[in-house]
Amino acid sequence: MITEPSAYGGCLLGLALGDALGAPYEGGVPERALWRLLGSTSQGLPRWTDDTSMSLDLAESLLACRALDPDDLAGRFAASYRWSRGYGPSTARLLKRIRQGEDWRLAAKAIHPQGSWGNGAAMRAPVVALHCPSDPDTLVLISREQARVTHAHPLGVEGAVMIAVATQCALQHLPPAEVIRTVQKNLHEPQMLTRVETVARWVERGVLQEAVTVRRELGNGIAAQDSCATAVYIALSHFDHCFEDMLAFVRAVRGDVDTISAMAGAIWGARHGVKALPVTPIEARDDILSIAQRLYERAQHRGKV
Ligand code: R7I
Ligand code: MG
Ligand code: MG
Repeated sequence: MITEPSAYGGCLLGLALGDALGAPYEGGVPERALWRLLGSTSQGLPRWTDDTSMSLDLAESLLACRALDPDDLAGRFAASYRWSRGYGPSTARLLKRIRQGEDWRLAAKAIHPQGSWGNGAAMRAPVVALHCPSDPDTLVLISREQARVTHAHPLGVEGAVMIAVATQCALQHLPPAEVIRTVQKNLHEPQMLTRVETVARWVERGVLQEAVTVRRELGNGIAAQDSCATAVYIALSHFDHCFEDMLAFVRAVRGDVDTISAMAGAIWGARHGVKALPVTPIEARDDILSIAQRLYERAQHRGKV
């Protein structure tokens, strides 16, 4: 299977569109009120949040280092940190400590001894699939390594593996049932596997579930175990629908709408390519497409696409 350059733009822009268009609906009343103040650029374009910011950091780090360098990645995350991007509370504390010169390994342990189980490492994991679109073993290794910088908890790490594997399968145009089987083979944590088994059953049945059922059975929270399987299900069950319908479904599921939309958007965009995405202008749309193009050229140079 030859991966087209359009799939790269589709994946990274799908992530950013999901994030920017989902952000106004994230969380409860206070979060939405705050985002009404922060959610536009000075040109009036929808702004994206930590999901896209960390994804672009990971992409730039992989391009600059030609491999995963956790120290370089931690430095980029810390340098890009802005409170106005809506980072998760533990990640915000961690990045401020790294910026003050603390080693990321020690700072992360001081905040949560086992590391965070938030979905922050999963939301940027589609970039790992763009780095290694055809090599499943390296994909899993790099997904884990990049996750450990901010989300060392086994659930935070497995969320990243889940989203990276699903994205790689989407780049390869695998059908939904095969995507979910491949995801299952790469997971070990019972909490993740239970939810992915539900997704597998629903995908096999082929009937789109109600949003309220998805929320109840798969979750809609900021923990990796409450959002990654949700995003994978929503992407796979919308392969035959348009992008906008998929985002409307995420809004109906509620909760961590920016991140579930970003992860589902990246998987959907990897499968359908950039031309299938809405032309809605968002913050730095052209820069995002140019980073996707550079990732494609690098993978092509390494003979990976
Ligand atoms: O995972 P993270 O970077 O981002 C999560 C969400 C995304 O939706 C973003 O868009 C943003 O909106 O936030 O955030 P973290 O701060 O790493 O984790 C989120 C929360 O999970 C933490 O603030 C904790 O409340 C909780 N949490 C834990 N609680 C106890 N013990 C994560 N790990 C632990 C833990 O080990
Ligand atoms: Mg966010
Ligand atoms: Mg979020």
